[in-house]
Amino acid sequence: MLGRLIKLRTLIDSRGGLAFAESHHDVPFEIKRVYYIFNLDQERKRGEHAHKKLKQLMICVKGSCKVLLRDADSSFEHHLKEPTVGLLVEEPLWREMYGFSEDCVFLVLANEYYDESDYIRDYEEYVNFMKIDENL
Ligand code: T46
Repeated sequence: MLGRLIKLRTLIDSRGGLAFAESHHDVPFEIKRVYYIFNLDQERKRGEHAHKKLKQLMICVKGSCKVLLRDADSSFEHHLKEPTVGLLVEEPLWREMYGFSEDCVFLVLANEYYDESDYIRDYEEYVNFMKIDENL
C-alpha cells in the first residue's frame, strides 16, 4: 500500500459526530495550511501532480472519492468515504483524485504554506525526480 490510513479520534453522541486532528498527536507534523475542494466535476480528475516535500493528511469529510497514489514502481488506489479516516501522504508520490460523489468535500491538512515550486506537474519529470532522489 502507498500512503497510510489514519483513524481520527471521533466522538459520537445523540447530536451527531465530531472528529478531530491535532498536530503531532494525530497528524505527525505541524499543520500550517488547510484547504479543501468542493462542487467537483464528477467527470474530471484533480491532482495529477506530486509534491517534492509537502506532507498531507487528506480527508473526504463529505461524500466519497478515489485517490490513486503512484511511485516509480507501483500504484495503489484508495477509496475515501469516511469523514473519520485520513490518508497520510508523507513521501513524494504522484497523486490523482477522481470518482467524486456529487456531495464530495475533500479536505487537506498540510505541513507547509502554498509553494508552486514544490509541485511536479509532469509525470515524466516526476519519474526523473525519483531517480535522482534514489541516487542521493
Ligand atoms: C491537493 C488537492 C486536493 C493556491 O493558490 N493555494 C493553495 O493552497 C492551493 C492548494 C492551490 N492554489 C492554487 C494553485 C493553482 O493555481 O490553486 C490553483 C489550483 O490548484 P491545483 O491545480 O493544484 O488544484 P488540485 O485540485 O489539482 O490540487 C489541489 C492541491 O494543489 C493538491 O495539493 O492535494 O488540491
